[in-house]
Amino acid sequence: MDTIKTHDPELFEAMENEKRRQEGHLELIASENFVSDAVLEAAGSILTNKYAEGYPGKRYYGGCVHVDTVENLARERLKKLFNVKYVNVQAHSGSTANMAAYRSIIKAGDVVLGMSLDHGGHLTHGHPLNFSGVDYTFHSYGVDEKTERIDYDEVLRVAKAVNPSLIVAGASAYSREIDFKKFREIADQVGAKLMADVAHIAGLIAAGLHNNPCEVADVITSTTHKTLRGPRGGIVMTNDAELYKKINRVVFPGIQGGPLMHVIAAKAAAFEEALSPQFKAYQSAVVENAKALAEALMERGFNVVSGGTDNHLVLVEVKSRTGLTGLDAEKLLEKVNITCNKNTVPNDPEKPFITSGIRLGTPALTTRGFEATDMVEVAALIHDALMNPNNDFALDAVRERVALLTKKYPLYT
Ligand code: DSN
Repeated sequence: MDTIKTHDPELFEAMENEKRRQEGHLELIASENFVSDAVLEAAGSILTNKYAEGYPGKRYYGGCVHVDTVENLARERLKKLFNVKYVNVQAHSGSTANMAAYRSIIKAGDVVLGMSLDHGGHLTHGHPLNFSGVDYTFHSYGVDEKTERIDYDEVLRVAKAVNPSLIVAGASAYSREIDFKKFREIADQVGAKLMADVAHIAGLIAAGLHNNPCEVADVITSTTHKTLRGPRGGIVMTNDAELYKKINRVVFPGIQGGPLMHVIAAKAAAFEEALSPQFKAYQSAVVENAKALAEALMERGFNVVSGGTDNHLVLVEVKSRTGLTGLDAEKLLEKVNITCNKNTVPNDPEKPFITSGIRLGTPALTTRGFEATDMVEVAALIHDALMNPNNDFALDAVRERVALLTKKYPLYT
């Protein structure tokens, strides 16, 4: 950073401020994490200079011998990690990965069944303003009103009614294990293909803590920066050789041009880390911490959606306990240096920009070293802030306790 510091103080200041924010705040956004020095080094490396349109051994530019090695390392490690035959590591993001999956498996206008966005689905699972909702005819399944879990009988009923060409299994705000085998059975019963979007739970799957959809799905997509703890980016996986050829053609030249070779190097570094026993221990701690957080919040009278969690994520309905909307809660928590995002809860009466809930996740704090006992304190801090929105004295006290925790587990210092 010395060069930026000397030559571009304005940019340096913004970047330093963000570093201080990451250091001094409790990061509870379920889709965020802190990467290792190796991932950071690769992502900030000279590989950003190289054009490498095409794939290893078949590029449209000269001088690709070393980036071929890099991409092959990423591919081989990823295959091992998910026990899958074919992978594309060039997708720039999760959205691009999903676009590649759709375009390689269905046609524009085809019927797709995905999880309702209000119940935990993702923008690329059919939001009307997203390419997915524009290009395909999406229908949705949700969670059961009582259990707040996916009701697989209901998924089958909807699938029979809408007759989809593709079923999408995966979510960005669902705290229970997804039964990919059941989704396969449903897809088979209605003659649909199955896509698994594992962006949120990829790290858990890699660590063997969640069933692996690569055993059953036709195509599997993910981001690499959430529980997987790599750089921002996407991946597409399959066991079908013919489909793999299509996926590669759709990613390049279909959607993207030159791959981000520095990001692919960072993916390779992250996959290497994810193959280690330490990564398994880390993922176990992520889940243990999420369970401790959910329990401690419920003990303080919060309504945790589905009554707990199986993964890294806790969805909390805050309105009935505090009178605050999700939006108010997000803003109030930010004031005391706790970062999370407002989120709709199943059958939320509030609009998506307001919401009745917040989504919390433990991957980032667990990377810092937080343990289950610390998560009990985090729950107490959330409670104390949300129950005292107008009490500056109480909010100051919360801020001080946040500082004690962030100092206990330094990030960059
Ligand atoms: N924005 C991501 C999340 O927070 O879940 C999904 O793309």
